[in-house]
Parts: sequence; structure tokens; C-alpha cells
Amino acid sequence: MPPTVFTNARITTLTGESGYGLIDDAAMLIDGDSVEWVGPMAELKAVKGAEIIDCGGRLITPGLIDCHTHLVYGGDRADEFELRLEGASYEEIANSGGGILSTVKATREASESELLAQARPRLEQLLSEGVTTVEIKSGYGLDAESEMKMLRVAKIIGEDFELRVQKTFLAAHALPAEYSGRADDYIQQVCEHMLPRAHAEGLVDAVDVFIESIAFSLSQAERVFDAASTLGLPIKAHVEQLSDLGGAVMAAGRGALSVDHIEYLRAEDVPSLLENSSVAVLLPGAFYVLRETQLPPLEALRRHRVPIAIASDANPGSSPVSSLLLIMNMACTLFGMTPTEALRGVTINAAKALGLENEIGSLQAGKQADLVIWDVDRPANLSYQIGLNSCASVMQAGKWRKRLDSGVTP
Ligand code: DI6
Ligand code: FE
Repeated sequence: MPPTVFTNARITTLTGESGYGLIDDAAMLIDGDSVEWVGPMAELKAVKGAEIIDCGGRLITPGLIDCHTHLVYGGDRADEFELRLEGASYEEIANSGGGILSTVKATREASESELLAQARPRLEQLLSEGVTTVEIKSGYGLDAESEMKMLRVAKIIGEDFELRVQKTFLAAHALPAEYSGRADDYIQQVCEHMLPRAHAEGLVDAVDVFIESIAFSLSQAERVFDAASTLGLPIKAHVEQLSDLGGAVMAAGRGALSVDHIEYLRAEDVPSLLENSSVAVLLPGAFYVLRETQLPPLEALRRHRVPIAIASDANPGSSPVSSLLLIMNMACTLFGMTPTEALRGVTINAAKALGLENEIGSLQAGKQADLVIWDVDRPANLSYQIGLNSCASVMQAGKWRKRLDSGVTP
């Protein structure tokens, strides 16, 4: 492909410590799979043989990054949605054998191709909204074969779709029924067999644990993190979602890439995130679906300049959400984040939460050419609109996924 020059655009570069890094009247040069140059139109130099795309004043952002999903799973849990509306709590359903374990049953029974077919519509929705990178967790297999099956499906998604996929090993998501009353034995199995096997097959980019009274304790999580560190794998954690067990401080203290959920994190514990460069990943979909009322400590996160990412948490129980644009709106409306924070949360800070900030998440020379052209002029529009997808065009690693019909002014 010849080099591509975008002209007549407004570009949110997402460079810098805060804000959009907005350049009005901007141009950008893409060569191969990466960004070669971004700047004001007035400084654009002629490039021999380049294809010129007139963006007609449209907005360009980096490709969106969904940094926390459980996108691969069998079945659905619409029945539990009804039960919750009749008064049952998420924990009660989990404790009576439903919840995550009901998805485990359906996931174990499904073949790889069935899991892929069921994930496809969710993926297509994310892709249509300009998502170019997605993290996908295991955690509905809970035995070696089924966890690896999920991770293989995640890998296939990365190969079959024009999408970068990061695979996270989350076998410590719930205690499988066959280990009932023997959580420590299960953790031993996770650490000594499941994780090393999945890692040996190249299926693990990071290791996650659900630390909660309905899942695993701090000390059990520490054993999983020790196993990850022996293999040189980065860690993440589901923490302080339903109660405060001190998981975020522990995981951050071990250098976690991110601590996720954190509604119940105390403001005084927030500095440990910054000290350890852990990203706070907020998941407003789960907050909304579970009708949570405890808000994450946003003011403290801001005050201590902790990078904040947001993600869909796409899963069949607490967040059956396949729209990152809706999540941006929820982050603003439910959590009081600004549209600037919401966009940073699905670009540069989401890249940080995956340890990929040197490759993706902003538009600047040397970064991968993942970008979205939107039929809007203001970045706040992306968070403001509900149910309207204004994604006009997507480029992934310098290749068009959806080409812009040039020349039409929005
Ligand atoms: N927290 C969540 O919100 C999801 N996993 C987790 O650790 C929920 C997963 C599910 O209910 O299926
Ligand atoms: Fe999750």
C-alpha cells in the first residue's frame, strides 16, 4: 500500500499527560503499519506517491481499546437477570450454584467453533464502533482443557478478525464445583499445572485473579501472582468490586498492570496505585447492571493522578454489554467522568492497562496506525450520543478495515 496522508481533519492525538492532545486543522502521514507524522496542515510536506484522504473536517481518534472483557463464553444468563429483578442478589445467585458457575457449565460443553460463533456478534458490534484492540479473559473453563480452549478461541479471534487480542489467564475466577470446600487445592492446581501449561502453549499475556468473598482470598491470589512472576508474566486483578478486601493495594504492591472495578477502594489506598504505576480500570457496565450504589473513588484517583481506563467488562452475568461507546457514556453519566477522561480511558490509559502504551493508544510518530474517523467534529460527541454509532472509518495497523468515503463533509 502507498503511504496515506489524511488531510483536513481534527485529530485527538492523546499525547501528553492530560487532555485530548487535539490538533484542529490537522494532517497525518501513515506509512506501512505505523504513524509517520502528525501535525498542523500548514506543516504538512508533500509525500511522493502518497494517497490523499480528505477527511472533510471529521474527527480522528486512536483506535479504541477495550482493556477488560470476558467476551468468550457459552450461553447467556437472561434467567438471572429476571431473578435479580425479582429481588435476588448477584452474590445469592452465585452462592446457590448459578452465576459464573452456570456459564462454566455452558462453556465446558461448547466446542471451540461454537464459542467462536457465539462471540462473533459481540465482537462485530465492538469492531463496528472502532475497537482495534481487545483484551479477552479465560475464567469460564476452570479446568486445564477448558481454560486453554477459551484462550485458543481468543487467539483465533486475533487471527481471524482485524483486531489485536491480548489474552488474560483468569482460572482463579470462581471455585469449580468439583473443588467445593477445597479452594487451596484448586489454587495449587492453577499454579502448578493450569498456568504453566497455558503459558507453554503461548496462550497467556497476563494473569488475573478475582479477589472477593465469593471468589478467592488475598493469600490465594498471592500464590497465583507468585506463579505468574516465576513465569515472568504481568498481573492484573478484579478487586474491591463488592467489598474491600485490600486486593488493590496488594496487587499494586506487586506491580499489577491494572486493578479493576474498585468501587469499594478507600480513598486513602489510592496513592499505592500511583506509586506502583497501576492503572485504575473502572467498569461502569457492571456497576449499572448490578445496580451498585457505591461509587469508585474518582476524586482521589484524579487528585493522585492515577491513570484511569474504562472497559466493557463484557460478560454474561454482570455486564452483558458489547458497546464501548455506551461505556463511555456510562462513565460520564454514572461516575461523573469527563468526556476527555472517557476517551483517554479507552485509548492511552487502556493501552497502559495492557502494558502496550509504547505501541498503541495515541497518534504519534512511531506508534501503530490504529485509528478511527468519526462523523463528528467534537470529541465529546463520542460520550454524549447514546445508541448512535458515528464511526465512519477504521484503520488497523495501517490497513483499512472500513474505508472512508472521502470528500463528504459531515
Ligand atoms: N467480576 C465481574 O463483574 C465478572 N467477573 C468478575 O470477576 C462477572 C462474571 C460473571 O458474572 O459471569
Ligand atoms: Fe471482569
